[in-house]
Amino acid sequence: MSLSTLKRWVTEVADLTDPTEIVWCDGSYPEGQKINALLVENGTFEKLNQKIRPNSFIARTDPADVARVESRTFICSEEEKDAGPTNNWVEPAKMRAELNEKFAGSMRGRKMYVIPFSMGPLNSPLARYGVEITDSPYVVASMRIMTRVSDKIVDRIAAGADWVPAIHSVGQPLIDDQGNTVADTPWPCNPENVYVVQFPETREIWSFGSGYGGNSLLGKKAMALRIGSVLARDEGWLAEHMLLIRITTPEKKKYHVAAAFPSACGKTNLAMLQSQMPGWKVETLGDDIVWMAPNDRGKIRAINPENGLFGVAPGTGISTNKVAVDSMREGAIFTNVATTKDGDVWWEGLTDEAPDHLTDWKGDPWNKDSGKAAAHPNARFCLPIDQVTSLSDNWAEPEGVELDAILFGGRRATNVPLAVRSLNWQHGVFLGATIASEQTAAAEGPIGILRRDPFAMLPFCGYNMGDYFGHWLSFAEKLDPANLPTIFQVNWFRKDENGKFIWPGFGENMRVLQWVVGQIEGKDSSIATPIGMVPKAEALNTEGLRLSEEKLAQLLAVDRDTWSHEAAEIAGFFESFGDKMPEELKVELQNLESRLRA
Ligand code: GTP
Ligand code: SPV
Ligand code: MN
Repeated sequence: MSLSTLKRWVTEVADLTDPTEIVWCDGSYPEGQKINALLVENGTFEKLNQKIRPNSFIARTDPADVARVESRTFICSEEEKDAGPTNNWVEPAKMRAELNEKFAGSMRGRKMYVIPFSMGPLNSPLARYGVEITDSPYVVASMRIMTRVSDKIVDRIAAGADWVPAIHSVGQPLIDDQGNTVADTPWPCNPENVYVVQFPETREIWSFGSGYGGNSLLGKKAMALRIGSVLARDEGWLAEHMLLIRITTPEKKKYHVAAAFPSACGKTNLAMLQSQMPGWKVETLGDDIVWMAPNDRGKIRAINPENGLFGVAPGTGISTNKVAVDSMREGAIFTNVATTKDGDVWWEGLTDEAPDHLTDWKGDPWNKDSGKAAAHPNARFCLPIDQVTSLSDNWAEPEGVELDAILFGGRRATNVPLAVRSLNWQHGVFLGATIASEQTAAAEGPIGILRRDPFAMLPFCGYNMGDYFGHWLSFAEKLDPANLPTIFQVNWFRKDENGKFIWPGFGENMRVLQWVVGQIEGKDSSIATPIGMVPKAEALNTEGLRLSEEKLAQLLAVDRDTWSHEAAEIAGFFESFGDKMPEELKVELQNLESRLRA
């Protein structure tokens, strides 16, 4: 690739979309000031009270554009079998024709921004570059926080570096087909015509109609995960929906742990865990995406390719995640939260008591008796990662950090115990492949319905998930067998008969991490169950918790009947992958079934 390829592509997109002007972004400070001022002028941003929350803004979206749209997310591989049963697929030629029609003239009356960005530190061997074209200044402002936007990327592309082209339009031109000028709205979008399309073979991204989150900030889910997973398969690494932390023990030993939980299932919170345990510390390296590759010592080295956080606001408060609250004191973009009468933000869970007289996420007056949520359940805060008060000093190490453990988890009201250690890599991959979780507000659709979300990658795997399982299985062959990261499953969300979470969660999850470290260190703190090694009740540190023996037993219980049921369900899920399903995982399922019978 070369600079002329990049310039030709920009010209082609401009010819198709017909913007009034092309703006090349350089990532500079003045550019940020200018774009924020423009967003205020357009009414997309409202400036928050600068005394309380300096340099921060709130955006209220169109109420129809509030989350990722999985039903309109496509993997358009040449062959349907390469997208697999878990992805929407349309023949590439047909999709290109549809997209060409939608994008034709879609930027009329708007500026077209060209954003060169890096996922990963620019000098990291694991970094990959992208260029996003967008007609949304909100996307520019957000990409500047979430990724490393820099004109240096253009120099690297000129020098021959590969890059992923990503095209985004809100799909609301300001000049209609008759040539008449149309008034803009604070949150332009086209929710009836959303497309989030990945072409894995040509490594292209096309997104239309939505301005929100993963639909439009294309470095994140579209590039770092969907296209990233394809690059990773072809080049021998892994692109994962994971947080990344460093745990320090009282003996000053350091362990790096990555964890995959589905959307809105606790990654950001675990990444910012504030330990109450004397001598134990957790530091943040990443909260949503991890790229990992084998290093020359046969260990996995991991980086966080992002540069910012786009975290769920509701439920994030002083008592649950003080680190997050401290980290967003300034320089943050809030979307779909409520505002107070003195120009600050609020959402359910920020404080125990709601302040009087809020303006809700839709812009309507709100009080405690309004009978509805003040903030949208998928309201988000966006902030530069270097503002995170628990940031680890090695978070941007170009070579990455060596992984000691990998956790998989989800929201499971029943059946799945607080923690399980896998028996070996293959069994660990089985745990990852069989994760299920109750759906959340992070994507459109019903909330609370249980679905299989293997590796928390269901909406983000850019190829056939059967092949993806195989890639995970074979990944161990590139690693030192004596030094494989230990794989665990965790579940903070088990509920009692009254529908209450049994485990206190949040900062208290440190207790589970202590057990995890103990297991890595070879402590005798687990017992065998049919599903894997579960904490011995007496080995889990519950000192100071109000948790009865009975509740603890409930948290750790493995019920043979319900697990037999679950195994049958897993069998059905595995069958959906046909001959793409790796034999090794079918063997793991048989092993589980026979352990359940024993
Ligand atoms: P995405 O950004 O969508 O990928 O979400 P995430 O996985 O980073 O989830 P996040 O940490 O933002 O948490 C989502 C919701 O789960 C919030 O409302 C949290 O308050 C809640 N949550 C997080 N950790 C825990 C926990 O340990 N226990 C309980 N009960 N709730 C939790
Ligand atoms: C998720 O849904 O996993 C998110 C939010 O992190 S979004 O960026 O919208 O994908
Ligand atoms: Mn996420």
